[in-house]
Amino acid sequence: GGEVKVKTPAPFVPTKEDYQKVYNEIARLLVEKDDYDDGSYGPVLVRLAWHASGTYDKDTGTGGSNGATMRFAPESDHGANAGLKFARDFLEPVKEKFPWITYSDLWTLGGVCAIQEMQGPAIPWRPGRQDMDFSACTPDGRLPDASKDQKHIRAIFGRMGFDEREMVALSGAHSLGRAHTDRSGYDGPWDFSPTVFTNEFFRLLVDEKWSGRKWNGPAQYTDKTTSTLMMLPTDIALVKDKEFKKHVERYAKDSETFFKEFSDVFVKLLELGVPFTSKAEDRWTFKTLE
Ligand code: HIF
Repeated sequence: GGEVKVKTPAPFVPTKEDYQKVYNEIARLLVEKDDYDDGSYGPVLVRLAWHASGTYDKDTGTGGSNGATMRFAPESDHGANAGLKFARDFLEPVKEKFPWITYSDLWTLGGVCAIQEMQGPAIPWRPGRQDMDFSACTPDGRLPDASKDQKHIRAIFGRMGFDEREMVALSGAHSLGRAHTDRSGYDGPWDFSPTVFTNEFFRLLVDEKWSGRKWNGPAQYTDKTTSTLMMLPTDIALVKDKEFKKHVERYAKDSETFFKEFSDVFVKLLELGVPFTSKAEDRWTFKTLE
């Protein structure tokens, strides 16, 4: 038999240490590029990871963090994704430095890194997402509309497979960042430390008096004490609804419980729709920069 065996080079299989290097590079850039918004790209990275994942539909198995289809129109142009180009562009030099990582793994790891570096809980993570082309873009309307009420929150997050407790736990991420008039039309931060992950969102919801802001923009709420903070109609829905409010009060009182339950649900969010070959026990927890 004149069989010729051709030796192909072994494929590069990145290890936990390789992904830690990616994490470290994102964390380093978060420190270096502090001339943005409230001094950090962290919040917008969290929003990118969430909007990449939150398109999931459990009935059809479509959407979710697999694919990174927000790179393409029409998904990049969906109104809910306005402003996320800042986050995608921030991560581009990381992709150039570590070309072996998929965009879909990179965007979710970006969210993990941002939460941890902003003093949030550890978010265990595993790779395995594959990028897809524009034909996998999800239809518009899968992400939540901030002008709506609790029924909408239940419908949107129920479609992703979350229960009520998980919906409220997730909502605590609005302790981060701010709304921008040129993106969503809304305006302002939710709390006084928009670049630090805390349970302050829940404490303010419970302790502060919120009233409708008088302005030309979309209906939003403002705090009585300083008139500098804001809540979206969907945020206020969490204390208007009796079932949601139970959890808001629990998290307002107990930061440790919030951190634990938030971590579990954020892990679940970032894994929606991903056909992993690894097991849940194989998730990694990355070390923070400091
Ligand atoms: Fe947000 N969210 N979100 N969000 N969000 C905005 C900003 C951030 C909703 C609407 C908005 C979640 C749920 C919901 C973050 C993270 C999460 C903005 C402002 C709007 C309008 C965008 C802008 O103008 O720049 C609605 C209706 C949600 C369902 C109720 C998640 C739970 C809280 C899932 C979540 O993790 C983050 C972070 C920001 C800040 C982005 C920034 O650039 O600072």
